[in-house]
Amino acid sequence: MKRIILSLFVSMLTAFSVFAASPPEPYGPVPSDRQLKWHELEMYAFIHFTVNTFTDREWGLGSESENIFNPTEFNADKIVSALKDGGLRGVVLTCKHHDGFCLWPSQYTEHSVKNSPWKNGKGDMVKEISDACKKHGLKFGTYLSPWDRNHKDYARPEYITYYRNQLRELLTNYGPIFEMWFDGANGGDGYYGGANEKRKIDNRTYYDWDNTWKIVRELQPDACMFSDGGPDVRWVGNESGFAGETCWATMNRDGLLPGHADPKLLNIGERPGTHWLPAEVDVSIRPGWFYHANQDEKVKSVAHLLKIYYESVGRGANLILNVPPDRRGLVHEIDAKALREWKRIIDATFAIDLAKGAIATASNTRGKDKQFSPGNLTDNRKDTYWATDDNITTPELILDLGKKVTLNVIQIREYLPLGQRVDSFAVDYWNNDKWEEFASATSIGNKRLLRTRYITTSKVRVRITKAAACPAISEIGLFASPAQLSNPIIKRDKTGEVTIACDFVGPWIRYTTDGSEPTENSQLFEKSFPLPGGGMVKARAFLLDQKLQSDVMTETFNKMKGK
Ligand code: FUL
Ligand code: CA
Repeated sequence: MKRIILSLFVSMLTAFSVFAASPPEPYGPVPSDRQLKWHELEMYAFIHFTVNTFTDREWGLGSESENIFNPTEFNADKIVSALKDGGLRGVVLTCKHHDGFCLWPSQYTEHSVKNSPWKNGKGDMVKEISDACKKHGLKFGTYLSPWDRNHKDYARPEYITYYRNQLRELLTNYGPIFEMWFDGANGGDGYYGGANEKRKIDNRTYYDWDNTWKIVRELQPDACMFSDGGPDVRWVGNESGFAGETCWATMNRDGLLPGHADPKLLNIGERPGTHWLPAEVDVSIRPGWFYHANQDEKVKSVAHLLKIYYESVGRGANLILNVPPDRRGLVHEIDAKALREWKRIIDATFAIDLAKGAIATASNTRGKDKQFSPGNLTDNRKDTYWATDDNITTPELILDLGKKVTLNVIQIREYLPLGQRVDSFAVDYWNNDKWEEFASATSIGNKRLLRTRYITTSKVRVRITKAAACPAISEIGLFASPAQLSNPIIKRDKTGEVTIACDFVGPWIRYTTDGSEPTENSQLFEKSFPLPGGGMVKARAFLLDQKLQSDVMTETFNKMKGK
């Protein structure tokens, strides 16, 4: 009897599973587990520190004396706390930059902290920073410059043995390592043990990357390797802090090597590509990668840092923000303050998800059960997602918020284990009894953030306008950044296009081109417009139902040559 009941139960289950929909097939390359973990980090710090900090250079020559390395107040705890207070979730340290000086007492060279006055040669900075990271709950990563302007054997086979020995030291003694950073720079001339000459290498063959990468896999299997061409994480193609507006997490990876890839292509990625190879945006909080006292006034503004955040993390990439310690061996107060304020605004923006509790309805949902329902979009879980039937690639989704709210940030995330599927989407709001589009974008990936002008509405609609396969979206969120009013800035680019923007995105900008004063009825600035023939542009920003308004800003442009 028991048996019969059991087999009945089994056949019922089987019958049920015929109706339960299966998940969509993955589209294109998908991330590895280590890449998925890396995506979760979103932003972390870079620390550039070496003899350059004391010589005021960006690239050390390799001939620097160890005697000059003497940070008087170095404190790993204070450095890591300052970075954590900026919301950064990890640290990648330049254990050895191009000048060859090692921040740890490597057994393979005399050119390191062990021959410096710092802690009488007894110190180990890699250890102190990695320990401080553990203590404060940050991940730790290592940068070991392949180019070494100090080593006598650089450009010869012996140097590769040296490089790999050092790699082993770092990966064995300071783990766990979340990211191994391989720089692509190979400048040529250097000290090279006193030879003072130019040495050329073929960056495709000299480092024998396949075998060097194997060491990382062997010693730190969870570490993602960064370089111009991965193999796990790619350079974004610039050092200014932005991923492409379209930024695929995929690339045709074969043939890409450190120092050997096309920056323009790296910025955008390739679709569908042969490999999951997401972008990492590396940028410094200051003009230089190393600390220079004369750049204290040039620390990036909070508005600039926010723009970087939205154009890196908000375009599906990760952000590695460089914060170089000063000669004391501390994060400078100006940098620390900018970091704190940046975090305060990001936290305030994302503290309340206005989509939480919304009723989500979709034009199509995969299968009949709850597994892929639109409710998965607002459950704050990246492992649940809304998906449509296989043949549905342009569905719509409505979020009914139940009451009027004001928002200016939209967040949308794809379910990465099924690949990057969506090509483009648009967002509408319910305004005066009709839908009005107020934002649109292309690729999504890990996270897409759109900053718009403040809108007040009770309903938001997301339309997937193109997808390579039925979408699998894990989260949608709606947020409002703290309102800040500033005077709009009017600019015209080389092609004659005029853009008008406020430092903090949100206020409505209205403008005129006939010399009249902009009022709340003037043309709304939504996208750039051509003005090659010249003219006068006047603009004014309005905040929250026009109760606050900025000054009127005026720019006069001449007729452009040849236009
Ligand atoms: C570049 C290097 O040459 C810079 O000095 C810096 O380390 C930057 C992150 O990468 O290739
Ligand atoms: Ca979810």
